[in-house]
Amino acid sequence: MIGEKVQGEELNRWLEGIAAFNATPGEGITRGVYTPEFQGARRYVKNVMIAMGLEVSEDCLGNIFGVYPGTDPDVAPVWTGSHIDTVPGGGKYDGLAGVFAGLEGVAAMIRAGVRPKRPISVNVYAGEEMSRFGVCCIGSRALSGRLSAADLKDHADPDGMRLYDKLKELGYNPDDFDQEFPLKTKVHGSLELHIEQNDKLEKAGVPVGVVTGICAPTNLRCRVIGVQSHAGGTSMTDRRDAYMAAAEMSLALERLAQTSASAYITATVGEMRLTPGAANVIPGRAEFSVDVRSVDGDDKTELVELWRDEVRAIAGRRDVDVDLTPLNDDAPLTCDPHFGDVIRDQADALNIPHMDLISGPYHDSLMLGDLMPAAMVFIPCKDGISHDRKEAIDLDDLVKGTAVLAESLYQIANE
Ligand code: HGY
Ligand code: MN
Ligand code: MN
Repeated sequence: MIGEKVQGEELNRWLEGIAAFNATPGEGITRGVYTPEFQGARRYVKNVMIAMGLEVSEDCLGNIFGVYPGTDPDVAPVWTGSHIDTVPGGGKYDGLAGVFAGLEGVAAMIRAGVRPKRPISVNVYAGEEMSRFGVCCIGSRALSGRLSAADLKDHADPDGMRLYDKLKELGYNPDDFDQEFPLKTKVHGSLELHIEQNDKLEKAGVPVGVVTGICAPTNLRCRVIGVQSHAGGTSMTDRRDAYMAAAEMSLALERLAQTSASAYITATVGEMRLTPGAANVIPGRAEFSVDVRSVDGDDKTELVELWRDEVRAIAGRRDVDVDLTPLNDDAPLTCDPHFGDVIRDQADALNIPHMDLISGPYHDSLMLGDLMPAAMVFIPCKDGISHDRKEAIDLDDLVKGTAVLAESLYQIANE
């Protein structure tokens, strides 16, 4: 069995090796897309792929493809992999577990001396996290056709640097965008392993999750313009306080999500930027991020519409101006049922317990689902913690998840 050839020590070595590419040692992992740490981590993964004898290529946005050729070069490949960029002060396993599980799954096939009919491509998708350019899933979004060449010039970082210019500065070729995207070739399907980023598997004591649906994000940027004035000299009745208006809008967002009838919906304000940001000045400007997720697209649309109405009412009451900029409004994904059955069957064959669940977080698979059948394998993370330095896994769970992934990939690559 291929699964028995999976080596935990190799997985751990790779995970520890790539963790060195980090802008905040001792403060969690910070590896933003297109930063020096990201560039170093890309080189690390490509060296692992080359050492394994995979055929390595990349596209103009920096998506990396490490291909294990099949016995039939003329049939569509099977894809696996994930991302290597992180949130600021994040963990070692979000995305990385999936990249190295894919590579270790192929390594196990090589050790077992087996080669499936279809090529298997282990991919690293560029920029899965919400980047400083205000767009997430850059690489997989481009592959799926949800990102255009014009978007590269519309999206800029807080310093005003356009994504296009950053790509050029780093030696990528964004002018080749329309030749390469959306993906022009057929792919038989995608399987991605990822940490659960919640605690359902851990609470159930189950090492493998079969993902049936992936929530999708709607992201907006909200800018509130009030009047900057003196904290002591301005009476409480004369204020047009941009922050307090933003705070009331944020609480309205939270209340709408808490009281929604949706099966699963979340709303988060993760960034808040005040101007001028001084203790004795009433902020004249507040800019904040809005992140709404649901596994039901209609529930998400309804919540955002209700919230827009409340934002307008709050702005009117507080006599401030408000500007809402949509960044992305992605549709949730129902994972491929057949691939889900393959994963369950392979877990059973390996005597590994498994359970079905949905994914609150989005993943590159959400984008790839536009192009091909896509499914995911989850493994537990300690206390459900992710996007934090305390993110941790049990290596034995990763070995089990990788074994299930490897056997499932092999099964699907022989279809
Ligand atoms: O935010 C997310 O859902 C993912 O972890 N990037
Ligand atoms: Mn992730
Ligand atoms: Mn993440």
